[in-house]
Amino acid sequence: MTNAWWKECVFYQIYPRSFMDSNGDGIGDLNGIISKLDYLKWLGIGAIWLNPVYDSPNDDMGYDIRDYEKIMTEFGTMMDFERLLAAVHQRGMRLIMDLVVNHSSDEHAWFVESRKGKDNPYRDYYIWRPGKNGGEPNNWASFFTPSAWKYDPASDEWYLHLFSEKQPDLNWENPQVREEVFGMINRWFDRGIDGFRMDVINLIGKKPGLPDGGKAPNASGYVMADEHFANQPKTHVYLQEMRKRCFDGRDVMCVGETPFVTQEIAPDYLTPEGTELDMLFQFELMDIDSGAYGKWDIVPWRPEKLKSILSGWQDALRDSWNSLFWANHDQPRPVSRFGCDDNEELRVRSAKMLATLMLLLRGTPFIYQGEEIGMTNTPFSDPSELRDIESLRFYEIAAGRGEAAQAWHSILAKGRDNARTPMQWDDSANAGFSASAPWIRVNPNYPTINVQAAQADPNSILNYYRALIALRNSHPSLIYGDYAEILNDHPQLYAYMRGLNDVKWLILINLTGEQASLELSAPFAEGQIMLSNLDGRLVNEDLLPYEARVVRIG
Ligand code: TEU
Ligand code: CA
Repeated sequence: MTNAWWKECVFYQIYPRSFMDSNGDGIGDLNGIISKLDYLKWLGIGAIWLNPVYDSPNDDMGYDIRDYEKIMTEFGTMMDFERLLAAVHQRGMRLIMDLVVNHSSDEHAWFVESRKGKDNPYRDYYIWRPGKNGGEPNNWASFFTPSAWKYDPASDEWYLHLFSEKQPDLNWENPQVREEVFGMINRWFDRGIDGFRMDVINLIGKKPGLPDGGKAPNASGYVMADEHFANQPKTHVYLQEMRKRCFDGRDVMCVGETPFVTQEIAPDYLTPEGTELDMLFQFELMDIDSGAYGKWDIVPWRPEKLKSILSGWQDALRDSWNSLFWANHDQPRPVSRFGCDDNEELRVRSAKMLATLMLLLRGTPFIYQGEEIGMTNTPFSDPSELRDIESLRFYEIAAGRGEAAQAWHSILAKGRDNARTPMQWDDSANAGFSASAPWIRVNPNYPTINVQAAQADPNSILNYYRALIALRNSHPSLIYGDYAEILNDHPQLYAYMRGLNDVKWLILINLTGEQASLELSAPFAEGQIMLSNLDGRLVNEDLLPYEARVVRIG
């Protein structure tokens, strides 16, 4: 196992649109990010992941890219970007960007050309097919629309879009597409960035012939055909080519976002020689509360399931490396989902518990903006307050079936806009995010939940994160140490050991809102509590609701 900077530092994910607005137009921007870098440095952050900042019509908030080498006008200019990158490096931090190359925007010059006709040189940059029996070329469903195909009357053909119809899938089989993408990646590396988070990168290879999916159809009659578009053999070939052409000889990293990747196949992407990806974002934990019909079909998560998912991944990636996260811009707020957000004392305690659990596992932690102050889900009052295409489309389709009330309930719990409201900096108007009305509403709890208040309170979630990050940053045993779960059958407690040479740690987590019994034997019982979310506790006594203890043994 080799050491690497990206294994040692804690990452912080910035959703630029909602982080900090420097010019009062209600939209976060690059200069806003620059103004908050000292805050991130103070927190102990080692690297930043920026959600897409490229030119985009924002059908899917920047995940529909019109120009890969132009900065979105609302966010600033390439010069602002270069100043941001220099300012990050100056503070000894690193910066990685989002790479969205499964699809582009339909407004990208390649697609504008491609749809001009069958003879256009860019035609094969995308996936065009004739219809079948007067309908779509196959039965695939899209993530955002019923069918994954859009008919284009000009050429009487259909194009594939796994996401919205404004996000046509690129045709990776075409060597010219790969050349274009590799050139673009190399130019970004030449500008000095330190790596990429690769959007749905395991979907780039589609099964030849694009056969019908075999799963049960969704309510609209289409089929989530991941067996034909996720984790295809060709994808590994493309990733190896990308690695050779763009990564070799550079001190850069990549983390792939990989839906449908299981513990069994994850190691195929994470070879010890680093021939494909360095880390991946797995979805198994994010799906823990999804029922048979997907994310909107919400089922309660169970502690034993959470333990087995986390331990399973720790064990499956023993020879490679995990990414660790509770949340991102696609997920609800962790304290609302996995902790307690309806009682102030327990909000604080449970947010600290979740932080302890995740940041001390083996892998690289990714903190999503606002998580460090325990931001909660937002009480949106009606769909007009939503901005996210996924929630809006889901609501529209469900309402058409007469299921609006149920859909709204799911959106409040799981909608992506929960994570996209403005960062809460202080108790002034618009949470100190902007001088004018933000592009999406502010969570009304900002007068109490904000960075300024949290910095001033020694017992805040924020100061706890800072202490926890400092603890991890200063102990190689918490970074590179082994992982082993103990008390596996305990119904409430998640307990694991970390250890390197003679230094051993025991992490004790009460996942529940009820007291949990504990009886440790030697040598555990002789340990010393190094960090806890409650004062004056003993190593070997029952844990109070949501209590977390970090114990050092030897
Ligand atoms: O997400 C990929 C993805 O699988 C999500 O669409 C996920 O299914 C959904 O958000 C869960 O509800 C990535 C980006 O993170 C997301 O923001 C983009 O919308 C998507 O790709 C398309 O680029
Ligand atoms: Ca702005």
